[in-house]
Amino acid sequence: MSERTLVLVKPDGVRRGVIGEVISRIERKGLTLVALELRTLARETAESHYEEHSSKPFFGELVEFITGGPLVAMVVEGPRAIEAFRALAGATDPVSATPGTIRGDFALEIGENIVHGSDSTYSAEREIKLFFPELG
Ligand code: RTP
Ligand code: MG
Repeated sequence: MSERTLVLVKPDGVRRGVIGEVISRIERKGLTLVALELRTLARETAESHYEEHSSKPFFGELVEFITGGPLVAMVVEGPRAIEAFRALAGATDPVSATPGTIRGDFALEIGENIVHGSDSTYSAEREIKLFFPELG
């Protein structure tokens, strides 16, 4: 059965010029793009996207970072797409992320880890609604 996940190439990934690299890895894996847009997030959208972290000490920095430049938002579809993309992304801390994963190959700092992928069917549905309300 097919499912959908929200993927972001965060502003650091756009600055580093790895949009194509991330899309290429998604496509090579066999996942399908169903929506894609370059945009700069409003503060309210960023706070809502990361609401689960609102009480964490890094929340302010996280919102500053994610709103600090254009990002690429995508909806990606395929069998177990949520888990499949999280595996392509690698661990949250890029130094622990396995080389061969996106974070393992392109990042060094936890606050600048190139990509986001929804972490559950519940989050995926919530995040897709937030970024692409027209997809229903
Ligand atoms: P994401 O939501 O961005 O896909 O990342 P994730 O699921 O792998 O990690 P999560 O726990 O949801 O954390 C969200 C983002 O917050 C930043 N973070 N900074 N300074 C810190 O200790 C810290 N911990 C997390 C990371 O950029 C992470 O991607
Ligand atoms: Mg997360």
